[in-house]
Amino acid sequence: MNIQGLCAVLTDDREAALIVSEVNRRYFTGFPASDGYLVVTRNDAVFFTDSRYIEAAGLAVKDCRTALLRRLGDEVAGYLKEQGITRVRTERARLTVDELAALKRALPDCRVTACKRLEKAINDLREVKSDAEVKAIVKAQRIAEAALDHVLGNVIKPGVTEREIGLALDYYMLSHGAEALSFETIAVTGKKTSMPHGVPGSLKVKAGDFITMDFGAVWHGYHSDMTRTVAVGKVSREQRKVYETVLAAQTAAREACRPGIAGREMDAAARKVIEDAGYGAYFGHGLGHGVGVEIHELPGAGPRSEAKLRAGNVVTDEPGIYLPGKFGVRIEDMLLVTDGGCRCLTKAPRELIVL
Ligand SMILES: [Mn+2]
Repeated sequence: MNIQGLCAVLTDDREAALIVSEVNRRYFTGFPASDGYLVVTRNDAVFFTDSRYIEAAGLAVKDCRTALLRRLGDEVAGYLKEQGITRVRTERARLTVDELAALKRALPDCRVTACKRLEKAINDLREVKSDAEVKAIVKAQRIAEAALDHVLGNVIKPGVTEREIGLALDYYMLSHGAEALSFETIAVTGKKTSMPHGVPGSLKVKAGDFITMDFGAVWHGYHSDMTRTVAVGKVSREQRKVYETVLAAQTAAREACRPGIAGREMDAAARKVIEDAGYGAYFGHGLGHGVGVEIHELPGAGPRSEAKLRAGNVVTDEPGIYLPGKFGVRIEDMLLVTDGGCRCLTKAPRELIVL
């Protein structure tokens, strides 16, 4: 179905789209392979892959034919010639200069161009999720939430290190259905919670500390992303105020999130709450980003995200306040933009948990 969306870029029967990058091949074929080429013409689509993958691809790939690849210059060039193709449009953003040169060398009978229109068409398709894609993201998210429940109930207590918390999240996700981690898990405590992307180390949790965990699972190629900040023992008045401000900012962005508003307007809704509370200088990053076959994809939801949101977009809503040398708070959910507004894909509670 998505492969057909690429045909709109092809102006006549002598043109082909060539998908080379691992992530876009996976998106269009549903099949993970470190190597291969998807060739789409107006009448046909073939996924060329080598002997390591050909049997599995033949069983798994539904939307196009599969063919054995030995050398790009043989099978793919031969196919293009047979189809009367003279022009090949390929990706731009994920192709190195070397790779483009190699494509041109291997396909000397075609005019090969790194095509802006193709790149945009791919992004347009990827940004709007089908029901099946949303289901995969939700499944990944449920695995991550179960991991959070596990560490809240069994792992986080005074004396445990950041690294132990991070590893417990990772082990739980990977042993409960995740095919991979969405990214390297962030688990930081104490003063390190003021570092938005701090690396888990040997620092130990103590009473009165915040613990920020930012993590996600991959399921059937689709990522999830969530952040929760919890406390142990007790919290100060300032900690509570910062937490409540971040929570209110996150809610404001969620309420603003609907089709037709620009990502930057969603960011602005959250940012205003944080600025009004006097913490504007301590929210340095953008509010959110798209999530799908990549952990960070379009559409963006930061101060410079001009693109308007559309129904089917999945974007994160993750404001934070980071007070250097003291502590930080971030809360992150994933929102699905719907016809009338948005639906939060994250089920975990957002209210401050003090363990
Ligand atoms: Mn995120």
